[in-house]
Amino acid sequence: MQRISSKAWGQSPDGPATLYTLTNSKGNSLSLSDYGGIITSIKIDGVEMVIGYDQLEDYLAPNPYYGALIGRYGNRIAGGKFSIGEEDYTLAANNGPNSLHGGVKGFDKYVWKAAPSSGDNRASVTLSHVSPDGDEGFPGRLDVSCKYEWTDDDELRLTYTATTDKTTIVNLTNHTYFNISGGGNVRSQLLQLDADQYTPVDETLIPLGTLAPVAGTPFDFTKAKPIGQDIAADHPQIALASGYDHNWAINGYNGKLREFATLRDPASGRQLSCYTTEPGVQVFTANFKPGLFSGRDHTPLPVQGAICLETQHFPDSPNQEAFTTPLLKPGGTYRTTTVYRFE
Ligand code: G6D
Repeated sequence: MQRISSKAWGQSPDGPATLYTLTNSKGNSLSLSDYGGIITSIKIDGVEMVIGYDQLEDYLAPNPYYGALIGRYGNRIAGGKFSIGEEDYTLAANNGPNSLHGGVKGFDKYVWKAAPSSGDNRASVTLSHVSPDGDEGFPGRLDVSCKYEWTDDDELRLTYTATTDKTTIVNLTNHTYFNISGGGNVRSQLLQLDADQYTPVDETLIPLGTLAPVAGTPFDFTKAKPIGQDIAADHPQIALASGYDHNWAINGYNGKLREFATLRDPASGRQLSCYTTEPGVQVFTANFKPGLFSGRDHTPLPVQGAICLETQHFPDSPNQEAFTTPLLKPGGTYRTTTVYRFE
């Protein structure tokens, strides 16, 4: 039987926030807030698996989307501009010339409506939110939800849904920074990605529009290798991002749930297995300059002290002919699932 506890978590600019903790039969826990859908903590055998804070106030100061639910459109849209049919739309440029992760006030800055539920071998909190027509420049009212399930098998299952009243674009993801060692940098952790291709980018991290083979490049994780092995390789794409901050095209995408990544910490033997219904994953190795990355109690974190595995449609897909855009029409339902399982 799972336990769900909740506590008042303070006042956000969008109203009072609540923190929920779901504890499974092994005593392992997931904590998330209705503020921004932020995953603040995942504890396995008492060891913290994610970067985050314990206090709401810390999340109100600028931070790189720790644990947050990202929308309406995860990743970058070039120049903050896109068109649907004859209609042109302009978004705020909040990342150099581009729009990133939903704009200035994205889904990570709202208090969502929360519905907790507890079952035999799992517990869940379903967050829902209504984003009005024109919110951050996106067309159509969006009724959006994300169900966070935490199972007795230490599986976090995120199921996103959205409907609209006007044709629009949606690309929802979660921005958790994992460190399955519980500390230090992630360079010795072994990553395997079921992806033969990735999408190279320009200097503002907008895809060039091509799918490039990973074979023979630092981007080849088809066989498990230490994240740090080629992270400083002399390769123009590595130089652009000071490490990995790229989208990999998951092999065999067909919209069904499939395993796309495993991350293993050789020291503890801990493993994170990742599954998604999405075609891509942004692998971001937290390449922050020293001093710009900190965690609980503002403890400074090392460069590459975490890894994000942000499942998604490809960056800038609305402007890229070669990439499929997740277009949502009235009457249709956007539905994607991503699973992170600790073993
Ligand atoms: C995303 O791809 C981006 C990064 O460039 C950014 O720094 C981060 O979000 C905050 O992963």
